[in-house]
Formats: sequence, structure tokens, C-alpha cells
Amino acid sequence: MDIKKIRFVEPGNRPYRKSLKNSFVYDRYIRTPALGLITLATVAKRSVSDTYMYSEAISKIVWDDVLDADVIFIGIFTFNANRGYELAEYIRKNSSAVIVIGGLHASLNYEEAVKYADYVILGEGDESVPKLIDELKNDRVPDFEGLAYIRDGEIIKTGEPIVPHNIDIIPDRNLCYNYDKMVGHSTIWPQVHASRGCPHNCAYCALVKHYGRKVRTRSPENVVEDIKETIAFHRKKKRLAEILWITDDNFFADRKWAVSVLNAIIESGIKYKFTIQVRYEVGFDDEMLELLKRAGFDELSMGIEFLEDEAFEQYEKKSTYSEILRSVKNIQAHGMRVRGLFIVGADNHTKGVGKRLADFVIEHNICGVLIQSMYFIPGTPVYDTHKDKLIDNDWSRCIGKVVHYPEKISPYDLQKEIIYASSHIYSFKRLLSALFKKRGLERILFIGEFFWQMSVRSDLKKELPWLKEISEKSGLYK
Ligand code: B12
Ligand code: SF4
Repeated sequence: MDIKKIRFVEPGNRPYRKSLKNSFVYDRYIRTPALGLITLATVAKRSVSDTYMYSEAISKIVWDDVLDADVIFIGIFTFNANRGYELAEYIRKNSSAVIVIGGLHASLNYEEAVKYADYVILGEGDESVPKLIDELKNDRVPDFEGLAYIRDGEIIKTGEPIVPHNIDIIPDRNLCYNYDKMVGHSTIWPQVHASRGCPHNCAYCALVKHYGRKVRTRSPENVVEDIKETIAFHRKKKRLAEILWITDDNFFADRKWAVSVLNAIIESGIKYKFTIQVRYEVGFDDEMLELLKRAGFDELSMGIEFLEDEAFEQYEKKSTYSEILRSVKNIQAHGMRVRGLFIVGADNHTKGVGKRLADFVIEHNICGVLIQSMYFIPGTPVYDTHKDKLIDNDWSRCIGKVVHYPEKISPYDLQKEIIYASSHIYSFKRLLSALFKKRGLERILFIGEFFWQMSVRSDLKKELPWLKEISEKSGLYK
């Protein structure tokens, strides 16, 4: 077939809507466009020059420009999967384009996604997207490894995904509609993703299944080049909090490489603030902490997840409460802030889990939090053990809300625990204290998060009557 035009579409969990509030603080309608999809658009443009992307995280989709494309790629995580299917159905009705769905959720749950697409591409798309374009261009029926499609009513999976090894690709952010106009908004983060894969195997983590346990890295030079381009792109407009997020899941898994990237950042002379996700072990590595500090990292987001050794053990996290605490203290002693990423809804969690979390955060000076209720994606070990306990399969609720019937606390009570923790960590009293006692970035971030958490809580609260009803109906919590 003749392929003249390709469009990429990122569905929004809540499609973007313009509001004044969104310019300054986190609110519901604005998020950063998916870098993975921009990376794929960058690669596809090498084959078809009329390639462009729309992200509902930052704009409405211009349908007139999308529906006459020859191939339309849609990328879905779990939280935007339902919207992705909705868009695919709309495209199917109104366009003759070949529809391809991919991304983490489609990959792990291809039997669901394939109903809405001509093809699902499994795994990372860096090599398979150009391959599919090439097959279609040459009038061959795509049938290479890592595809799923329906033939004669039957779902066919052609084999395991193609794993790209050369991932030295700098995403061309200009390919995403409206992105350059939206930079400067406080909720749009400059981001760079430098490595893929993680050698660990935490039971709730969908990433190991998607990217694999073998770590693949970009060259330090390519990462530094990307950082420079990202900063230049985002500096088109002033952002209140100038921080670049290295979004790797486990940047430190290949220690030697991590050291070389940090050294390359230092040597490049880039003057910027950075943040990154860490496992607790990084907090024991004094040399790494020194390098991080010198490179401009003044905040580390630690996947703390739980505060009980029982939960660490059950979900294969391989850490302990005392190690977490020791690690937090050592990072802080090196002059960096620690942000905490937490999971609630573990089998051992009972009423009081929210208070325990808030007390820990406040007592140990954790600068901010993300609290996520446990969720279960097909393909993860926790899905296999807990699939009978899911409330429903409304994936759009996988944004921190309670999505299952936990062992020792009802969905209703657990959601109240999240609200409790959030309102204590981001209380008015602590906001005032941040205004007077915190300085610079730390103050700006706390203020932004205060309002963001207010909108998160208001969403969680709206669901309480429904959660109460289903908790009572379940008969599980007498
Ligand atoms: C940056 C980031 C964000 C940013 C930007 C999100 C975005 N638009 O991408 C922000 C801060 C906004 C964010 C928010 C959230 N996030 Co987030 N985020 C990430 C993070 C750390 C990096 C994403 C990234 O750049 N990846 C790197 C690129 C290269 O990978 P990729 O996007 O997956 O793309 C590759 C492949 O998947 C594939 N692919 C992707 N799309 C397509 C499409 C086609 C057609 C094909 C063929 C292939 C393909 O090819 C790409 C290139 O190789 C990921 C972790 C991760 N490793 O992905 C979590 C992650 C995506 N986030 C997650 C979650 C849970 C959230 C929140 C719900 C958290 C919360 N409680 O609020 C919110 C949801 C926001 C909302 N309400 O809509 C989860 C999602 C889990 C899941 N099963 O879907 C992840 C995986 C983290 C985790 N540890 O589990 N997030
Ligand atoms: S360490 Fe992080 S990325 Fe690695 S398996 Fe565990 S949760 Fe997933």
C-alpha cells in the first residue's frame, strides 16, 4: 500500500482542557506527553516524512488531520487504555487507516487490545514500528515476531516481542502537536529516558515484563545530547520549577554506566536541576550520591512502597524498613531531598495504614509523595494471585484509586486512608510552614503539590459513596 501519512495518538486519561489553574499547578487536565510515543514518531518519520503526533495530555486531537492518515498508531498505558479503545473505535468508524495499538498495557493485555486494532505490536516499538511500515509499504501481510492480530475470529500472537538494542534515539519533541506552545506550564516536565529494563522482579511491577530484566542503556553522549536538546526545547518558555526528570525505572542497575552518564553530565557543564527515581540501595553508595549531587540532582524519588517487612517479603521487594530509613537518612546527609513513592492495599494493610504513612513522611522529612493503591495488570505476578479480587476492569481508575478488595481492609476504608495520608502530608499548616521555612524549588514544589493533592483528594472523595456500597455488598468486611 502507498503510505503517505502517519499519525500517532496518545489518549488522555482525562483529555486536556484549557484552564488558568492548569498553567500553574497540577490539575486534572494536563500532563506531559508520552516520550515513548514521540520516540516512535521520530523513528517512523525516517520512513514517512508526513509523520506527526497528538497527545490528549496537552491538546485536543485535530481529527481532520488524523482521519485521512494511512496508518494510525495509538499508545496505551493502563490508565489511558479505555480512552485509547474509544479513540480506536472512533477511527475505525470514520477512517480507512490501518490501526495499530501498542504500549505497556496493549503488550501485556494484547487479547483485549487486539479487538480494537488491525495489529497490536508487543513490547517496545523502536524496531517493529519501522518494520511494520516497511511490510505494509511492500504489500506484504505483516507477520513478524511480536505481533498480535485477529484472523477468522481467532487471536494470533506471532511470538515474543522484538527487543531493540540500539536505543540511542533523541525524541524530536517538535513532532508532537502543541508541545512547544505548552512548555513552561508547571505540570509539563522536561524528561529524558536513558535506559530500559530492570534486573529486579517486584511482584506488582509491569515494567519488568514489558522491558525485560536485562538492562539496555543509551550511550552517555547520546543522553547528554538529549538532555541539552530537552533543556533548550523547554527553555522556550520559563517554567517556575526548572527541573529535568530522568525517568528511568532503575537508572543505577548498571552502576558503571550510571557513573559514566553522571560524569558526562558534569563534564558537559550543563547547569540544571535534575530528579530521578532510585531504589533504596543507592542511598548506601556514597560515591554515587556525591556524583549525583555534583551533576545537579537535589532530589531523589525513592520507591519506598511499603513500611512493613512483611509486605516487602510478600511482593519480592527485597528491602526492609530499617534499610529504607538508613538510606533516606544518608541521602539527606548528602544534601539531597527524598521524595517517597508508596503503595497501599497490600494484603497485610489494615485501618491505620494512611496514618502510619503520613507519620513516616512528616517525621523523616520526606519532601513529597505519590500514593498509589495496588493495581493489577495481566502479566504481573500480583495479577495472577489477585485477579479474583478486582472490583471491575475499568482501567481508567488505575490512577491511584482503590481497584480491588484488599485482604484486611475494605476498598472504602482504604480509599479513606489515602485521603487521610494526603490531607495530613499536604495540610494547610504544612503549607504555611513550607511558605515560611522552605526556600527556592522546594517551596515551589510543595505549593504546587498542595493544590494537586487537593484535586486528587476531591476525586477520591467523590467515589466514597460507591465504594461504601460495594464494600458492604461484598460481605467480606464484617
Ligand atoms: C514519565 C512518566 C509519567 C509522566 C508522563 C506520562 C506519559 N504521558 O508518558 C507523568 C508524570 C504525567 C505520569 C503520570 C502517571 N503515571 Co507514569 N510514568 C512515567 C514513566 C516514569 C516514564 C514513561 C516513559 O517515558 N517511558 C519510556 C518510554 C521509552 O517507554 P514507553 O512510553 O513505554 O514507550 C515504549 C514502549 O512501551 C512502546 N510503545 C509505547 N507506545 C506505543 C505505541 C505503539 C503503537 C507501539 C507499537 C509501541 C508503543 O515503544 C516505546 C518506545 O520503545 C513510566 C515508567 C516507564 N518506564 O515507562 C511511568 C508509568 C507509565 N506511570 C505509571 C502510572 C501508574 C502513572 C500515574 C497513574 C501515577 C498516579 N498515581 O498519578 C499517572 C497517570 C497520569 C494520568 N492521570 O493520566 C505506570 C503505569 C503502569 C501501567 N500499567 O500502565 C508506569 C509504567 C510506572 C510504573 N512504575 O508502573 N507518568
Ligand atoms: S525495582 Fe522498580 S522497576 Fe525494578 S522490578 Fe522493582 S518496581 Fe519494577
